[in-house]
Amino acid sequence: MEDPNVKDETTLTFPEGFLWGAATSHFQVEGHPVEMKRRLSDWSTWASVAGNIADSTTADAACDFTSRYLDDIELLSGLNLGALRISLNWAVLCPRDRSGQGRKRLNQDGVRYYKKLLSTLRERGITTFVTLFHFCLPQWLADDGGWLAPRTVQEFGRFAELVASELGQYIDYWITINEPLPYAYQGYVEGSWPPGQKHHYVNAFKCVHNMLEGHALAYHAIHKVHPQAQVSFTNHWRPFSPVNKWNPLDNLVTHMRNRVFNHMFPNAIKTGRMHFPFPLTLRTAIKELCLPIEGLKGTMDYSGVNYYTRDMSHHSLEAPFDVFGRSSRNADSEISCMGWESYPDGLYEVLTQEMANYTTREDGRECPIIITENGFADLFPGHLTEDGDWSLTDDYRIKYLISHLKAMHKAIKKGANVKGYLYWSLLDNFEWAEGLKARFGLVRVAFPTQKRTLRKSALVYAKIASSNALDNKTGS
Ligand code: IFM
Repeated sequence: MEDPNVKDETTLTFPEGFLWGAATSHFQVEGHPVEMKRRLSDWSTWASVAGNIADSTTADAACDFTSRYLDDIELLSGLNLGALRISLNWAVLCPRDRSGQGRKRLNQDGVRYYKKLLSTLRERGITTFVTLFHFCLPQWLADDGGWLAPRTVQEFGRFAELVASELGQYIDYWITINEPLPYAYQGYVEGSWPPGQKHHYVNAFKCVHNMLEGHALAYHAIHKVHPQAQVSFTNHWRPFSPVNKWNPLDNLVTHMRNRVFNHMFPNAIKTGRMHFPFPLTLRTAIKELCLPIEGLKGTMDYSGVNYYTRDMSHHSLEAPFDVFGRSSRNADSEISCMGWESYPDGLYEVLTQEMANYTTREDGRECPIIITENGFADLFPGHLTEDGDWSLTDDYRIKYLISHLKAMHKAIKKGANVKGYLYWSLLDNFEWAEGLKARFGLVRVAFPTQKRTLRKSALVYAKIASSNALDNKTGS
């Protein structure tokens, strides 16, 4: 995939005004004392159950972001980064409403915290990205069926409405729902996230359906208060390649995965309803999910792209009727501790080919793209106590970052309308079922002391952000 436009350039310059930033989510960094003490969310409950988290850590303290965010904003600014993605703690902002009258306001302690956080970012000239649902449900909604229950859809719409009126003035980019397909897969098929159901594809699809309804309600609720708001969701894009390109069954499962994992959500938003590939359409429970969803069509003001890796897919004789087959690793490439191959060409493919159907908005205008997550995880012990520099010289992360920025630059040259890039993540944090051992941070966090130290990658990224350019030869 050599691009003659890029090959000879020594400096790769990004478009003027390009947004450089970092991404986080509330549960992974906050260690919110009220939530954790009272186990207010499904994730704080789930992570406290023995056996649910690979390294037996919890998110009870995480990065202690609720008390250290001012210092962390300093770090962000010091790295020349002009954007931060956070998410809101729905469980804290919306405790169970016992009034019977319907919720009138968000929890005011929660509002004060987010107002201070977001207004500080604004005062520093930092663009704010705010996610409403980043994998965590209030426990009282999870108890009532979570995203399978229509009530969650209504409550999500109401939550968006209240956030729009109480915090909306500080929000530049809205993300209604983060990575709906991975969420549904982990919660209802793999069972490694709450609610922990296994092999329940129909529930996974119902969950996605209800999230589409919730997204539509939230989109309109936000626009009612802020007509010019930039609202979208984030799609986790993952190219799928057949293990054996000559095997028709490998190609079939690859096609099925791509249609469902990558395209189900954006395609539903484009057309106003869910579409399923054959033979899934033969099931009555699936057919019922294909009806038009009210208000859904065209509810995307920009495209939020989360990109990490690709999957090699193959049909399996152990499960011959499983239309999604199995995935395996590409033995020849670099693999992160998440088991993820570093595959920068995939980012180029996503930006220039896979997304081609979604680059024009309903009103005919071009849809801007923001890379809302991209990053690399190292593996370190959960309770890092040493202050040695062995985890600070993170050459793999640098290589990953540079190769993906080059792929993004090449896609921009090819015409992809990418306006910004947010590295995942600013800080080492709580990586869901993996716990604290998987380290995605530009900034190392020594959890027992909460000491922050910049990694080498942070300095490389800071230089790129300040010059808005990348040296094509040295990659800095
Ligand atoms: O940490 C997660 C994040 O919460 C959602 N996207 C993928 C990241 C890495 O797994």
